[in-house]
Amino acid sequence: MTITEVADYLNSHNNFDILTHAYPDGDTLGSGYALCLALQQIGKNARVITTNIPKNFQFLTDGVQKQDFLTETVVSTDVADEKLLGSNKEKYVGKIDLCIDHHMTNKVEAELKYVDENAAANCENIYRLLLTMNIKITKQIANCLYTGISTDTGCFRYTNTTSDTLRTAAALMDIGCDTAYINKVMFETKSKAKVRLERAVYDTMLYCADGKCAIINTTLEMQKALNISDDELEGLASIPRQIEGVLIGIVMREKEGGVFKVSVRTNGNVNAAEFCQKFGGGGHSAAAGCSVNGSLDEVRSKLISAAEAIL
Ligand SMILES: [Mn+2]
Repeated sequence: MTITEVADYLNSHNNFDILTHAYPDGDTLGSGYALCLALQQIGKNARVITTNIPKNFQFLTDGVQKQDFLTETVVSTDVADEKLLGSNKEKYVGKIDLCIDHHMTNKVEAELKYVDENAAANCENIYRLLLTMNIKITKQIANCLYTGISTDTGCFRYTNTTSDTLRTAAALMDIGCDTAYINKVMFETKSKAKVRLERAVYDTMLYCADGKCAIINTTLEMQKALNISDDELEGLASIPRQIEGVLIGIVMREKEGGVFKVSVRTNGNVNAAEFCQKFGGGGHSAAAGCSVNGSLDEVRSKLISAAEAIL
């Protein structure tokens, strides 16, 4: 469907539940709250359905009215797969009316889908949508959109960044969004716990495929010993990819129930989404993820074999 059709659909519906993915990041929350603020601006009822919002993203909820209504329309933002809805999965699986996303591996079964994989962040799609709907982009909406765009592009450093990305960010800056604050909070601030964690994680570094693949991991035991919350496990993904000569950087994070959440970041022509699809996951060409069951050694061996097979 076209962006105009998405705009028409939203204009002619009401009482929106806007879904975000579990372990929410800046793009899913920025997309969700920007859309919610826009719908409320034109007199609709809307709310964002989330799992726990990390403390540093709390400012995205500013200015959103709490509204009571019976859900009529369910829209997902930046959700690549219904299984990523976390604790909201049972309630919403199979009930999504409209999916707005930018993951090329999108598997959401929705009646209507708008997936533009050329957008570095789903917030770029939302920005174009709001312009199409003639929404006034307020400072608060601009903050939401800028947060999504800057976080999904690693502050405009990743290869997904396009000239359109930069033009959109520039337009949001012209509106007066708090770029300095957002950049500081998102990219230049680490909790002391995070620094403790990074120190431990560097010790787990393991190379394979002649140094072209690097793997780090966290375990529940490590997390407990260092007193690290789940929020603070985010943002480790870029560490192995930054190492000279590494084409595949892998981060394994142990979760309850014998499962590892795996983040994959790639350099050059190695496709991270294709790598993760082998394990039932997905994502983008340079950044993707999957979940793999097993012990640390088992999961790591499987990932190493898969990496060695393509390098
Ligand atoms: Mn995204």
